[in-house]
Amino acid sequence: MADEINHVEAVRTQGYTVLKGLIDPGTVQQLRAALQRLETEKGFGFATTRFEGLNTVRINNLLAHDELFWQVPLQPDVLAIAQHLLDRELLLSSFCSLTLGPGQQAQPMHEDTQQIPLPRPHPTLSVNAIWALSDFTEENGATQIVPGSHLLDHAPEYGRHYPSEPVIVPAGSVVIFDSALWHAGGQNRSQQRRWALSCYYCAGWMRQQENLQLGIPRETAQRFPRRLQELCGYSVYRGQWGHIDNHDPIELLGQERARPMVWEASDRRAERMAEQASDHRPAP
Ligand SMILES: O=C(O)CCC(=O)C(=O)O
Repeated sequence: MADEINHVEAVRTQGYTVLKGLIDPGTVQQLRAALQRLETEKGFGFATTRFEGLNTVRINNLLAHDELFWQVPLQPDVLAIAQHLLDRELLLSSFCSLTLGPGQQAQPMHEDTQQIPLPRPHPTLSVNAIWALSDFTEENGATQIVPGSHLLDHAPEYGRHYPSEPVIVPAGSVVIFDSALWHAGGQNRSQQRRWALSCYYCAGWMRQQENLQLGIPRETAQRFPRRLQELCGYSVYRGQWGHIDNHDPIELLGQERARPMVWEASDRRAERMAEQASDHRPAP
């Protein structure tokens, strides 16, 4: 818990933190093998825009592709920090791979909330967890960041060069940052691929970047652990946002809803208060 608070504090003050060597080497290898298998079996290839990377393979909607990925958004240390920065009703916003091939150019500096029409700096809206599935080195395109930039009153200008520093970490580390931090994928000048996952969480009241309720087949979501179902949007924020006809969408997956809707909860609260008031009324 103390460790968790230190990481949360680091994200709040410098915009990012590193959980070094969090993921065991066996899991790292399995995740890489699953990505490689998807490329071979489903034919995923390089992205077609410069922002995504013309020498980069990005596989979106990873939860739909292999059960092995289900553990990633649920990783307890990372999820606890993200929950601390957002709240327990956070959502998974998007989940993709970031496999930078040799020759990949540096990505334009950006921040992930810059399309949201809110003045900066703003409270944390989303939190990115980049899982390093290979050592991140300056040469192979480690994520570049501008520490403290999440507190600036403006986003970077698209295409402009800014001084930044690479996050150099060993494979199995997870880099967590407030998505308002200025960052970019680095240039891959090595002969090897730089393997990574981007597991991106957002506030529960915000629209998700990927439409996971439509993108993940219902039969697949039905097999998820309940917490993963909630993270994917089978949940209701504060008992209000995301309901379907006053029902929690998790019921569509055959689950019981955990909490009453806000309207029921406020009636129950009023009834309880009336009961307490009548208990304290002096007998006539
Ligand atoms: O590849 C990276 O290290 C970062 C990628 C990224 O920030 C993005 O695609 O939004």
